[in-house]
Amino acid sequence: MAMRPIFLAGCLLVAAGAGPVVAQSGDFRPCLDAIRDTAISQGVPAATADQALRGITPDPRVVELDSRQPEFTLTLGRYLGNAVSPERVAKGQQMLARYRTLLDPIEREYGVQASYLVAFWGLESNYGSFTGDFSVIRSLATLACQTKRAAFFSNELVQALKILARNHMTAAQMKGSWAGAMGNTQFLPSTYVDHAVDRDGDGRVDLWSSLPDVFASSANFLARSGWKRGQPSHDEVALPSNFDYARTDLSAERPVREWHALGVRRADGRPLVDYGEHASIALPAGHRGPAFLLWPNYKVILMWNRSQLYALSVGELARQISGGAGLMRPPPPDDQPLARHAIFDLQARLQRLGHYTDDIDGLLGPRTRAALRDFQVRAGVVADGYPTPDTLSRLRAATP
Ligand SMILES: [Ca+2]
Repeated sequence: MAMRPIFLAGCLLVAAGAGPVVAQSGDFRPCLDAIRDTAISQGVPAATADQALRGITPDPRVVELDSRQPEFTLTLGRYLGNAVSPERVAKGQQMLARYRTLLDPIEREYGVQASYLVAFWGLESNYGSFTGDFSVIRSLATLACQTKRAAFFSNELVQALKILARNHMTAAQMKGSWAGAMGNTQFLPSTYVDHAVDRDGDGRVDLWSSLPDVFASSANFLARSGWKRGQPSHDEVALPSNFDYARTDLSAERPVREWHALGVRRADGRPLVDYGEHASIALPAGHRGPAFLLWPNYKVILMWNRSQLYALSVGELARQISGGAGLMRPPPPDDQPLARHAIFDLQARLQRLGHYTDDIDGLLGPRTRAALRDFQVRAGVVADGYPTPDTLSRLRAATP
């Protein structure tokens, strides 16, 4: 649940990173003092706050990591290849078997399938093997007092101090990612405070070393976020040859019977399962790649992490951990990651052709996709709004 690149609507959008450092180091102590006062006003004992914040200096590594812009978009193939590798699936199956007696009652109680609980665990911390070794307090203090996102991270630091107080931990014990995500689930402090639970009953919520607490906390977050009991987050589907690709938008939700009437089937040829829900269709690698029917639980995963590729990966990992085969239609092997400057170029060319009137910002968002779709219609190719190598070469030919 750390800060990550954002991926929109089956397409890839490089997150706008934090801007330059706005506070000078001389402001660091007054900034921390203000956060300390807020924490105390919210019930954190003064001794806990003082002990945690004493002698802290900004962490230059955190400032550096926060200011980094991803240089390239990620393709579906590359993302899934890493997130849902055969090793991660096999280890997930082992973990599901090993912790079955722990997971089953949590699944029954919260309505979240054990395979999904294991999949989140596998993606967040590689099944607990890496939970981060930054000082969470120092990282959050740096982000709160040395970057542009002061309000967000000041609150996270206040919440982290609450966790210290409630769980009788020292600041030195509180390790996590550079952005303050903690434990096996990589919860940010606010998520930890709001959703983590003490499942093993020892009086502490411990997402570092208590797997009962870890699994129940994930299940509690997902259940409270609206998880639909027993439903998957997506199904791979096959689209008919006459399919109108303008329908592949996250907001274009329809009842399953309508998708069925349009000729959509499961990728394995079986009829769609009707959960009585509305669903949308996504083509995260364009029309040459796999198509997915997205169920309501897909949106619940986006509340955990708003990356579309992450959400697909959780669903695929869960499905394959449960014994499902790999994708029927793998992502195209020649799919290329786009550099930021290539997206600037793409937007400029679409603008010259009159398809694009928005900012040229290097972000491959919904408006750029719509402009690309317009161009594809004019060029007489499949209008999936995806920058395939063919679409890009046609665009370059049209705008010499
Ligand atoms: Ca506990």
